[in-house]
Amino acid sequence: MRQEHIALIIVLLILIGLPAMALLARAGLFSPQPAPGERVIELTAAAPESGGWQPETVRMTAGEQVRFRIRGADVTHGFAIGHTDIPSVTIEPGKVTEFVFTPPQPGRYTFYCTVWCSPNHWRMRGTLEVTDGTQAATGNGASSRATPVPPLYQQLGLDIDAPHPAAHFPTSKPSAARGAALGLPLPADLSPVSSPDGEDGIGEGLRQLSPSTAFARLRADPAYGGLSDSQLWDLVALAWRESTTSARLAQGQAIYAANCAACHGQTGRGDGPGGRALRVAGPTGMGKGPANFTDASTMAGGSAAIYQGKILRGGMGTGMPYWGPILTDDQTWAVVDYLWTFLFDY
Ligand code: HEC
Ligand SMILES: [Cu+2]
Repeated sequence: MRQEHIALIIVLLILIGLPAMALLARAGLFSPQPAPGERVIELTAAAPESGGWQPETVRMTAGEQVRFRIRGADVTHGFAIGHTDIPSVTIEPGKVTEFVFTPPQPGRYTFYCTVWCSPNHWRMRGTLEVTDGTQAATGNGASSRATPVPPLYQQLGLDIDAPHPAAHFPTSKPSAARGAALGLPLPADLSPVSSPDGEDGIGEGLRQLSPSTAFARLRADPAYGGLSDSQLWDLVALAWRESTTSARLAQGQAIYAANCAACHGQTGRGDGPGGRALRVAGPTGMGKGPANFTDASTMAGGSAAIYQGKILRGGMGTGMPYWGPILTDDQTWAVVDYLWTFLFDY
């Protein structure tokens, strides 16, 4: 009799327990216990209007193992940490997403949402402070690593908010291939600098020049005297193309698609869905829409240094977010390289 009871209870437990566990697991509520010594950090991911990341600041110690438990409060979000190559994690609505995480080296990082969740999506950012266990986190995670060099626009003293109309600009898309087909050598100052310690031999000098200035420089040079305006523009496109690599363009394209296209549009025309509200002046908009990178009359008047500065620092009272805490120096240059593809045909 007794044994039968026990057997029945076991059978019942299995019959009821297993589906219940499966249901809980599907809902993301059941998962293995944290390993000993593992710390659990609970976060809620909500659109910025509903509070954004809660809490907004997370502290951890370098070397410790942390289990993140992120509850998706409303719509789908993504969790990523700027200046690290830790892959982004998708946070599904109504679920708890768990993952184990080893903090990056001590410093202050920005964690951010990677999914377009609301018109205020880009404001969905929080702070991750990693200490070495002895002192408070100071500085930026990335800048504490490398020698803190001010960005190029600051070194050059550029006003990145000033309008930069182009004195010269092409009327149709210049082509690097047509430029190459002319078979003329580029002048040294428009050729990529291949200094031994320069990153991938990328043309540092061209970063300070606008295409408009480069055009004027070629026009004034008797060596190119016989060329038409559109041929000169093809040479400018060639100089710009030679100052980057296919790998950097691909890297820039991926960054653009993930972070910029929502406002600036897939084709760079400034017509992305996220930019629509910005165009309207008033409480929701700021009166200024996202820049149109295909508008040669302004695009050709700016330099890579100006554009990188705008990306790092963001706009002043405009809807242009700042990306300094999220994208590394290398990533910002890669996306600037990619922006030129809206002006030039590579
Ligand atoms: C929330 C919408 C939004 C997002 C997302 C956004 N931008 Fe912008 N961006 C703007 C607006 C609005 C402007 C125009 C106002 C200004 O220049 O400050 C602008 C201006 C710029 C400019 C200045 C162009 C010029 O002619 O001087 C650059 C460069 C730029 N954005 C690059 C980027 C890049 C690269 C990304 C992605 C990493 C990005 N933007 C993401 C809204 C956005
Ligand atoms: Cu988001």
